Amino acid sequence: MTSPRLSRRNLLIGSLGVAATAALAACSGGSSQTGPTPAVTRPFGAPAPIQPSAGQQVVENSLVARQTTVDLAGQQVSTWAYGDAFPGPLLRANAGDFLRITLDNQLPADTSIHWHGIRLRNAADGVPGVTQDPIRAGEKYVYEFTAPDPGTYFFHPHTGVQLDRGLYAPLIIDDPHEPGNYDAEWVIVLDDWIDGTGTTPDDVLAKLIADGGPTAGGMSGMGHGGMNHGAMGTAPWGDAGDVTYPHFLINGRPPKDPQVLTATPYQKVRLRFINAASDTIFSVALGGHRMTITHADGHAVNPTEVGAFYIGMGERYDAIVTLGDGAFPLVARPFGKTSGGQAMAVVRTGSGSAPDADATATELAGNVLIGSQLSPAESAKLPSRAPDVTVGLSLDGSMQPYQWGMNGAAYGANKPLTVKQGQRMRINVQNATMMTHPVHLHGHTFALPSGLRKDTVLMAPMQSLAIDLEADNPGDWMIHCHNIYHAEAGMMIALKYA
Ligand SMILES: [Cu+2]
Repeated sequence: MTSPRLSRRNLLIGSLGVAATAALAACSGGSSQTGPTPAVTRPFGAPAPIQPSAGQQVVENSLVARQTTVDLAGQQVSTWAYGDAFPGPLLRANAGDFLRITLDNQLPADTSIHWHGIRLRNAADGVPGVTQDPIRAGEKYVYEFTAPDPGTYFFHPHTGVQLDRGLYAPLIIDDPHEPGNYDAEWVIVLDDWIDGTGTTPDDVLAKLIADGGPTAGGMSGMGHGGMNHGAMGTAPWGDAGDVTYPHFLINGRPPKDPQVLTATPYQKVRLRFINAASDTIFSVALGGHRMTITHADGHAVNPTEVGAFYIGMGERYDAIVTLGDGAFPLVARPFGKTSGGQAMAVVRTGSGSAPDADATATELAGNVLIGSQLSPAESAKLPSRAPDVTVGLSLDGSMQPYQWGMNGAAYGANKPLTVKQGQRMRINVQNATMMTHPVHLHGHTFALPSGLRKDTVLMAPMQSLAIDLEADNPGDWMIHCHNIYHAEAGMMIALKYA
């Protein structure tokens, strides 16, 4: 089968070298759960316990990762989750608190937890082979770290494609000094779902690699580009995903069995949106309402009123909305995907029939905000400073063959970026592919040219973007695409302090 779209996807601009192919070949022969995640580079041993500083509040919690079965509107799916449901339990602390979280791994596989977006100490970052040993089946592991910045975060494994199972949960760091000028708060976690529906994420990845692209059953193929959806003229993402999902979820619920968020009319609600999907960018709207976005990836922005906005994998946005009177659909529409429907929850403040599973929000047909166009609040700006070091970072690869990389090679074959502590580093990111990639940096935040602070940014096909970071958190860190299939197929690179 050929089509213009496939040949366009085939376009290999930043070419992957022989090393990348070898790395992929080596991986695909390995265990289905490990994929191209690098082999352990050195043994780390048990984490060295650390102590909270004097007066520091300690927040302790424990999680059990295990197999469970969850009901999706009548369909029983077997999956892995933190406890018996997904999203897993909300973790919450104040900025500056000391978190001590114990993970009990009752999965039949290695795992880990990455605390996405938190500027934490390197040893707690949760990347097997880079900051810790894999947590073996049956083992417990204690994560101890200070969470310095308020914001909306989440956590998930940094092991294989486990994120695309039910292993994710929100993490909220509160600012004790914030006035909290709202009546209620809802955490809204978006996801794309395939696990336990006759396949698993490991099988999906193996098939993507084996088939060299999305032409076989289960994968989205030609003709699924993003142009079928609202806001046609402004849809910027080109081909945005590789996997055909049967379900899209809000807080673990499909639209046929939606979560109902209840409040009273005219209440002000803070919405904390988290995109925990592995392969899906959503456009989000609350039918009949406009929202005021206040934070991007936890950082304050100049409040911006929108009808709808995009949220990429790994991104978080906070918004304030004043609720109308009635029943309204909260819709998250998968960008560029023509099957599997949408994600939806219901907001109810009064009488009125519940929205249907395919209810639309007219706001999605209007202007849909691209988060990187928000402007930073003055308080959230990285102080202006010329870079001490500038490096390039190309996003490379293609669907056919299914090979992704950074700076010309797959992770493990590419050369780490290096920085010295105290330096201001500029990374000129160039997306040399025909797909959109959410680029995520561990252990730091970065500033866009506008000053907007983020830890995850959507890069449209062929887009270039300079991101600046302050090298103030020594260790070995990851920069990677937050499409988990791309990451596992090599679209990662290390950032090391020299
Ligand atoms: Cu990607």
